[in-house]
This record gives sequence, structure tokens and C-alpha cells, in this order.
Amino acid sequence: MDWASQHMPIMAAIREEFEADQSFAGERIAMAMHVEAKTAILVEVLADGGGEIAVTGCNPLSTHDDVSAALDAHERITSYAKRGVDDEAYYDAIEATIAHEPTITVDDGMDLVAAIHESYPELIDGIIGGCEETTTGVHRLRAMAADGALEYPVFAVNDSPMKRLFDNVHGTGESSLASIAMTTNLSWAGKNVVVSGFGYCGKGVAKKAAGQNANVIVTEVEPRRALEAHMEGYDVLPMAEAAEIGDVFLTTTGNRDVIVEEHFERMQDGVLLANAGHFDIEIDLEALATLAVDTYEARDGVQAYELPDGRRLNVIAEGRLVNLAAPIALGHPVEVMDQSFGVQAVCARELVDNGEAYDADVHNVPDELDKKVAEIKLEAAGVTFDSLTDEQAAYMDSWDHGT
Ligand code: RBV
Repeated sequence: MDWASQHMPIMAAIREEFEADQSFAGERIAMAMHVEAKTAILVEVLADGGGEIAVTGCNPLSTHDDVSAALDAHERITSYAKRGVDDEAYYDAIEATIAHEPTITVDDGMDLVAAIHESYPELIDGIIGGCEETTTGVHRLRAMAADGALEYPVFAVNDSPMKRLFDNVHGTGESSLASIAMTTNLSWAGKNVVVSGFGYCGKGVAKKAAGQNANVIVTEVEPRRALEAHMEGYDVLPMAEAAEIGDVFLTTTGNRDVIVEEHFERMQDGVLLANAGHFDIEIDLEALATLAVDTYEARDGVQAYELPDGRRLNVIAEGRLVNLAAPIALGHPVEVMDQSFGVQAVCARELVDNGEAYDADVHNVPDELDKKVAEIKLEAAGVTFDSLTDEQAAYMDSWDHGT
């Protein structure tokens, strides 16, 4: 945690401000996040700003137990996070945070919002609002809002430029590839790497894999994204064809059933299968288990499925998000989480300061707040940049200057 905080200048600046203002005095904040060192800095900053925090994990495999224990030792933090829990213990821990009767929720994947709406609707009146970290969570929230089922405001932290253009692209790209390389001790160079989904995460994975001398193949269902991938110089193929030539498969779609039985049947011996999407639904492991005549742990974090004809398909980290769930996974690099959590922190404070201004819906992060986080980062990095003159600002706001 100390190492992380040394590399999180945005969180350091925000901590100073929150400590001085005691911005969260009287607030109870429930959090379901990947409980590891960088997340711990966010949790501490909210607690040092006066909040009472109850935190748990948002994935059964991503918690670092030592970090959870360190957080729990803080007088204003209770941590229920534990690595390797089953479904029941996972949801018990979510409920334990809700028992603190939060006034603010901070989610990564929307499990807290869902549990509160389903099982504890009586708490909703006391909740100012929430913040959501990831694409999948925002997607679920938007579906919930479209159904008229979302009953308090939630900031789509994921969608802010300071988050998505860095965390999803560079963070997912670097940490997924690093986790797979460390787990397998295999090289990227010369491999056919199949990246499913060319959203922000897929773009990052594809770019970094190409940077490691892999031959990148993209699968997509959205015509403009498929075209973008093509224009970036990647091969674009249907999964049924990519399955035959891929050496490594990495899913980043957020959707289910991306790699299924018909694809397993075409794959080569020894392929690696991994998922970088939030939930473990992209690779149909049930079908793979049914096809397999044997399965065994090939090495720590790698489960081999042996098919009747002897081919072995290797699944990394149980198909859970590989950059956090592999045994040696550390999550995204510190610098990008400094940005993401900087946006989380300023959004949480915006809820305290102006919560009534937001209705029960999914809200974009106010641009001014996002820019402020960028300015703190640039200042810490010693990067200076220009600003508009008054004449330029007036020109940008005008419509009457033609040719
Ligand atoms: N993520 N957190 C980490 N704490 O190390 N790494 C990645 C960490 C977040 C990231 O912001 C992404 O949106 C989300 O995990 C997916 O669950």
C-alpha cells in the first residue's frame, strides 16, 4: 500500500483536501471493489476524509488477504473481503457491507446496487447516490435505469475520459498481458493472439499484444468496430475461423458465450484461453468441461482440459478476469488506478456536496471534475500545457464566423 501510494499523486492531493475538509464526516460508504493495494488507497482516502467505510470484494479471486487485513485495522474501515470465497460467502460479505446502512455506494460491477434494490429497498431513501467503476457495471445500470428500476443516482465513473481512455485501454492491455505472461512463462512474440471485442479494453489488449510482436486477430460483432480494427491493421475474423489459428484467446467483450463448444472443437493443441471482461461468462467452461475427458492443473493458475483426441486447451484463472484473478495478478498498473480512483473520489464528494441535484439515473461524471483530476496529474508529472486566450474562447463559442 505504501508503494502504491508513493505512485499515486492524484490520490495524495485528494487525501490532503479531504483530510482538511473532513468531506465525508457522517457518511457511511459501502464499497465492493477489487481489494488490493491500490484500491486500499482509495478506501483509506475516503476514511481519512471522515467516512465510515465497509468494504468487500467484487470478484471471488481478486482480494489480497493481507491488504484486506490492513484495511480492517483502520479505525473507520471494516473489511469483509477474502480471497477464494464461494458464491454464498461472496454475497454474505456484500450483505455485511449493506448492514452498515450506507449513504453512498461504490461499486465495481454493480453487485451492491443490485443487492440493495433487490433485498434492502428500505435503505434507498437514506442513500445519496453511488459510483460505478467498470463498463459491465455501467451497462447493467443503464439497463436497470431503462427499466425504471434504478432508484438512486449513480455516476458512470467508467465512462469518464480520465478513466476509460487510460484504465480500460492501457490498464487492461498491460495488466492482462503481464498476468498471462507471468502465469504461463510463455512469450507473446510470434503468437497468433485472438482478441474478442474491440471496445476500449480490446483496443488496449490488441495494441499491447502487437507491441510484444504478436500477430493480432480481432473478432467483433459491431460493424464500425470491426472496420476500426481492420484499419488498425489487425486481421478481423469470425470466431469460428479465428479458433483454428489462434494460440492465445483473450475475451474483452462483456458479453456471454463468446467462445463456445464449436470453437473449442476447432482449436489447436496447447492454446491458452483467458478472459479480461468483468464476469466469467465469456468462455463457456461448462461446455469445455463436458467435452473434456480429463482436466488437471497444468501449473499454478492454469487448468488444462484434455479432449478425446488428446488436444489440451489451457484455461487461465478459471476464466475470471485474468489481470486480477490469476494467482500472481496485481491488477492494473498503479498510475492508471490513481486516475480511476481519483475520479471515484471526486464523484463521491460530489454526491456529498450536491447529491440532491442528481435524479435516480446513471449520470456522466461532471466534466469539470474529470478535468480537475487531469490537472492534478499533469502538475505532478511536471507537464505544463496551454490555455485558451479570451479571443479563442469567444471564437469557440461563436457561430457567426464563416469563410
Ligand atoms: N481494476 N482494478 C484494479 N485495483 O488493481 N485493476 C483493474 C486494481 C478495475 C478496473 O478499473 C476495471 O474497470 C475493473 O477493475 C473491472 O472489474
